[in-house]
This record gives sequence, structure tokens and C-alpha cells, in this order.
Amino acid sequence: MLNRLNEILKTRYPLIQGGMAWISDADLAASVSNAGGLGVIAAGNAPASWVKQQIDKIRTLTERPFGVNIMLLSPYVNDVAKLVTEEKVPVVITGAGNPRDYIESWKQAGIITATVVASSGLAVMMERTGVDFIIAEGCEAGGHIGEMTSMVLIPNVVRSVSLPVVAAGGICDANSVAAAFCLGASGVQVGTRFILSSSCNAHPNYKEKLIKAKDVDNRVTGRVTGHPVRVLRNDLCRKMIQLEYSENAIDQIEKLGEGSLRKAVVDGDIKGGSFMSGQCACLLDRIQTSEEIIKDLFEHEIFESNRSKLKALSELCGMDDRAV
Ligand code: TUI
Repeated sequence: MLNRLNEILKTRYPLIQGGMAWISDADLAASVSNAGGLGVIAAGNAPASWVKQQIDKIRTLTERPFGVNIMLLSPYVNDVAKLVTEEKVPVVITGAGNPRDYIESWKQAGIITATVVASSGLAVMMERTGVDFIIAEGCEAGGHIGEMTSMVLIPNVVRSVSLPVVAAGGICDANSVAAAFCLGASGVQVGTRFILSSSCNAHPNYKEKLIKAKDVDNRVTGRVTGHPVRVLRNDLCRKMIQLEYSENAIDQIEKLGEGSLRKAVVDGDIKGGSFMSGQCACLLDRIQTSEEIIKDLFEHEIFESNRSKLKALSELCGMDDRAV
């Protein structure tokens, strides 16, 4: 069964694994690609040499398509942009900025390109640059976020562009996948839930923190810096929020944040790490294989039950029509 997105991606499911800095390596990405989604390696702030190693590795682990996510705030962005062109990686996704300077050369190399946006204005600009699809990421997502919720952002982007739109931010189970399609999306991007994949190399403390997280354990830090970041609450997060009201807030918050994602993912540093997470962590409770996660996201029974909810709604609307 093909829809607009998996036709472009050449995957079984219209599903993209989120490119999470330090977390999304070749092991996680290969497990997702092998299970029928699009696995994605996150370049994050890593040098091109690390990204090259991961591309070489994933090519030994899967023959299916995969992607590289390029974080445009990275100091190595130009090197990584050149590398993915040389390597002709199947799909390149950009985040945290405007990729206009790179799209043309990627397209010429035959690469499928997509960009993450947090507003409809940027989506419209990106459609003109020739990207193949748009990922609309609501502020329920983990890490660096925009202002809009998925509930409003996704339909607004869908009506603003004619390209396929992938929903991101808050997508973690079959209900939210169904909701994303109801909002007009052609596919979904899932980040946080894949941290709980058995193929994800993040520290066990990170996974445990996600499993234990309640809805009220989520915070947004660094709003004053212009780069708001959604994390799970801990000592570091408390310090950052206190600093927002002090002098030199921006410098101090940025200094405190440096290296903190690595501390969480690699060292499992509960107090000093930045445990980036989407709001949906409160809905997650177990570690599973990537294959089990994907089966759960596209679970037939939940879609049946959503279908019956929609049928009840449409009957109700029909009755209203007759009443009029
Ligand atoms: O990029 C992400 N999520 C991320 S990146 C990241 S690493 C990081 N660490 C510390 C500080 C900052 C980043 C962790 N999580 N998601 C995609 C995304 N892109 N969300 C929001 C945006 C975005 C925001 C503004 C895209 C474009 C944009 O506009 C830029 C412009 O020039 O108009």
C-alpha cells in the first residue's frame, strides 16, 4: 500500500525516525529501516568524520533507505552538507534553521530532501526551494522547539503548501498516528519513543527517566536564548529556569547547556545531563524492539476503534443535516 510519502521514501510505512543528536546513530537508524520505516542518523553537532563513520556503518547493517538529519546550528554544517552530497545518502532532513543554501546541490545529487519547520511561513518558503516534503514539528516535541502545537501547526502547514506534510511532535502511538492523518498529514516522524528501542544506545538512565516521566515532569528551558529546548526536569533544568530571571541570562544558560546532552545520553548523568524529551514520555512505559514499536504505531485494532469513533461522528453529523 503506497501513500504520497512512502512512495517518495520507498519505505513500507510512512514513518520517519526522528534525528536526535547523540541518540540517533547507525544502530538505531538501521533497526528502524530494517523494520520498514526510514531510519535517520542525526549529525547534531558532530564533525563530518563521525557522520561518515555512521554512514559507512549503516550501509553494512541495512540495504533499505535511510536518512541523515543535519542540525543547521552545528559548527560543522558545511562539512556535513558536503559529505552527504558526496555519499549520495538517500534522504537528507534539516532542522533548526533555513537550509536554502544547500537544497540545490542535494537535489542535483539525486537526494530526497525535507526540512523541519515550526511555522507555516517557513513551510511556504521551503516549498519554493524545491524540497520534496515538509516535516511540521509541533512544540510537544523534545529538544529545540517552536511555538505552535501540532494540533494547529499541522493543518495550517497542510493548507499552506501542496507538498506532502509529515507530522512531528507528540506522535508516539497508534492514536496519535491516526490523529496526524486526520489533521491532513501524509506521514509521521517519531523521536522520543525510539529512545526506548532496544537498538538505541542511549544510557539506561535516560531510558529509565523517560519510562518514569509523568506529564508534569516536562519543562522548556532557554526561552530567553531564542533556542527553547524541551527536557525532562532535573537539577540542570531547575538551574536554567532560575537563571532566566538573572542578568547575563543568555550567556549563563548557554554555558550551562554546553555538553549537557552528551552527559545525559553517554554518561547517564541524572543531575547535570539535558534529558531532551517530547511531552509524550508520560505515555511510554517499556523498552521494545524497533519492529515492535512500529507495529504498535500502525496497529490495526486501534485504527479500527478510531474508525468506529469517526463513523459515530459522521452519523451524528448526518443526523444534524437531516434535522436542518
Ligand atoms: O532541531 C530540532 N530539534 C533539536 S536540534 C537539537 S540540538 C540543540 N541543542 C541545543 C540548542 C539547540 C539545538 C535538539 N533538538 N527540531 C527541528 C526544529 N526546527 N524545531 C524547530 C525548528 C526550526 C526553528 C526555526 C526550524 C526553522 C526555524 O527558522 C529558522 C529561520 O531561519 O527562519
